[in-house]
Amino acid sequence: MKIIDARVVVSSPGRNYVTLIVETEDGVIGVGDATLNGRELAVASYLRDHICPLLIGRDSRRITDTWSYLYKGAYWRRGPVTMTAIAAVDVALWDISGKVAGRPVYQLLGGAAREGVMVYSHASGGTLAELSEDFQSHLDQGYLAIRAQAAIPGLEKTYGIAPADGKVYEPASGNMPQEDIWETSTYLDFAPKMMAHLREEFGYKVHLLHDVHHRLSPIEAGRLGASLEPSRMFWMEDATPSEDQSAFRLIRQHTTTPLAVGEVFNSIWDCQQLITERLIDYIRTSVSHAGGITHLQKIFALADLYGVRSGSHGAGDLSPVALAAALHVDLTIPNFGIQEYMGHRDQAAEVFGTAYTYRDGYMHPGDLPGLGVTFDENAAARYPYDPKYLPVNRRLDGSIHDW
Ligand code: GCO
Ligand code: MG
Repeated sequence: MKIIDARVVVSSPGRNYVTLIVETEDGVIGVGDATLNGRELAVASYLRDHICPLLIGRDSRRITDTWSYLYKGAYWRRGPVTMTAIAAVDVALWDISGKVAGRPVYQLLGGAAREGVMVYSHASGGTLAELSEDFQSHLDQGYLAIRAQAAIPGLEKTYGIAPADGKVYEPASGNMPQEDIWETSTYLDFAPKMMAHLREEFGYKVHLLHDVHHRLSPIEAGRLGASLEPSRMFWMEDATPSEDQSAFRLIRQHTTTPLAVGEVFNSIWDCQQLITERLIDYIRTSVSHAGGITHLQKIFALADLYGVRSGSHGAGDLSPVALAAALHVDLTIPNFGIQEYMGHRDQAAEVFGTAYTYRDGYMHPGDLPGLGVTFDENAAARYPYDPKYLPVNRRLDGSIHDW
């Protein structure tokens, strides 16, 4: 099962995706997601210039060896660019192995440990009334868990709010990031009111989640967590900048609101302390940004030892390939918690064919051999790369605020 070709396609069907295609001598094709939002071309180059040539002639079945070759064998390790590139290779090889075996990837990972994967969707609004309307529409679609975000009164823009067409939110096109103003005190007053409003209107049966997008200091996060306690959140996500693992000790001292973090993590080393000291409840590492299926399994296995559950990132900038791979992993691990499901813009369906399904709050990866995802290179060619950047945040005094 020699690899004879590995190529990278950068396309923008609704948003930018970097897709790795690996082909074997027997004509089996595997796909991997290498998308790093706002830094897409760096991963494309890492793959094209440094990794694809190394794959030619390797045995596609030797997944762990290839992973180690690319990670341990390289002097410069870790980091989002490297780990996203390795992830794409790893996922493509799992896809190939599944196709060769004639079985869905989840069967190679130990088989289903549950019937379906509980997902959470995104509800948002420019006002609390709009948020309620959107929340109701997600309840109507059967979601059992919903992330809620609303525009912060007094701020011109709030990240994470769907545009008026009701589609998933995306950064604006252009060669420069948009600049937003961030003001913490208004947010800290508003967020608990937003959640209380939803509980009053919709009760406590639905799981309620909220994303802070790394905007607070540890003590502010402690205060927010405490003030959200009456709303009995499923989780408070990314309360503080995630690289400071010990910050979570301080947050923990002040609140019993469950904590989730990790969508920007790239390896087990990024979350080792958070997990082993039980400073979080959900680890949000993803297949595509944390080294692929092979490495994500290790992270989740470590988390399982410490009672930490999974809650993988699944925003629209993770391609359908990444979502499919996540669902295969989610179905198999003992400590699965929840999976984010934001969905993709309509054009993505012209390029990516998927086998996964959604019903009554749960998803399933489907039973096609491999990941169950096809990639149409001709369709992708109709959607050329469209530079986009996530916004930069400044405080009222003009200084840069954290993401
Ligand atoms: C989420 C995320 C997204 C990210 C985006 C960055 O929880 O879904 O926070 O909104 O900001 O995926 O690339
Ligand atoms: Mg998030």
